[in-house]
Amino acid sequence: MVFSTSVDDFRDVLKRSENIVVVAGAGLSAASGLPTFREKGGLWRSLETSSLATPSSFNSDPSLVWQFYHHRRVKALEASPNAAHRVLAELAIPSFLKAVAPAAKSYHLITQNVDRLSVKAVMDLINKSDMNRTSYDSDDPRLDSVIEMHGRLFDIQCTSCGHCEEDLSNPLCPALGRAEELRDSNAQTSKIKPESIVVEELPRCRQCGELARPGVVWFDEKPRKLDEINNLVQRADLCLVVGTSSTVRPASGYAYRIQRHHGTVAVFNIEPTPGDARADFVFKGPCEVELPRVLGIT
Ligand code: BV8
Ligand code: ZN
Repeated sequence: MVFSTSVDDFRDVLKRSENIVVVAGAGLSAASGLPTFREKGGLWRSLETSSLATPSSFNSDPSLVWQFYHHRRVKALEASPNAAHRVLAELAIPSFLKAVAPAAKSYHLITQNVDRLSVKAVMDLINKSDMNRTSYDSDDPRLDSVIEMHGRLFDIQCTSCGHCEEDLSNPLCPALGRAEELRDSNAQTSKIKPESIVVEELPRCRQCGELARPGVVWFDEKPRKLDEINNLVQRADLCLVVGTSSTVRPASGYAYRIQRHHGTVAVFNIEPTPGDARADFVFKGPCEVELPRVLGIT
């Protein structure tokens, strides 16, 4: 299949779409300064990094894995949503969605990212539109449209009682703060193993005091909300695939499944991806430029 690059044709499809799904990956947050997994020396390529996101690594060296996630928490706290996050967040607001997709009955962003930037972008919009509200209910339906299927960097999950809560504090515990200072400035690329922190000084569960872990989904662990996602994928008639190399299952199979039941697939990526060959539309370029341009939302 030869894909189209026509914005007008895409907008015509968008106008007719009823159940819209976005599948996003690390490329969505690239413009916010967070490295993707495939960039040279990025999170994905260096052996010890990619193997860190596993239960066995945590069980054998919780100190190293916590320092890896502490470093990512610090970077994610420094980052802000970019134009791509903001456009996708606007679609979560019913009035905005109706403006570009008048027939839309549902919209969901299924993100592989754990950096919380998509949630923050929706919260920023809610706060802006509900200026007089001092807080938002975490079950605000507009936030429900964001599904963080690989968990959340800022959730702290107990290894014993299962308690899980969001904690944005930095550092999470004094020992991680000290470790960050101790590590050399180019920690991400240096091969020096950081000082080990005794397990008693690692983050603990607020409920039972046992060792806590980052609330993310590691390899061979079950992604979050799979039933909900499968229902959405079954019903979707439009899928936007944004900033993902589509290498990790099950996320990598959603677009193909939507196409199989005659949904439309549009890929937004800076480089060609294996899915392009089957895509109906491909918009090549940075998603923080292409999403506003193609959706006509600035
Ligand atoms: C599961 C959270 C079952 C943690 C992550 C053998 C063969 C095939 C599959 C498997 C296999 N063995 C095991 C599996 C399954 C495995 C898997 O798929 N492995 C792969 C590596 C082969 N999957 C799992 O284990 C999953 N679980 O299957 O469970 C199960 C079921 C029921 C019950 C029990 C068990 C769980 C996987 C989740 C792993 N956790 N993250 C953390 O972040 O630390 S994965 C992590 O890496 C991300 O979440 C993401 O999913 C993945 C990276 O992918 P991308 O996001 O796409 O990022 P990448 O860097 O690769 O690409 C960036 C793209 O952006 C590029 O295309 C680039 O061109 C583009 N880009 C860059 N800048 C821009 C841009 N595009 C647009 N604009 C820009 N500015
Ligand atoms: Zn506990």
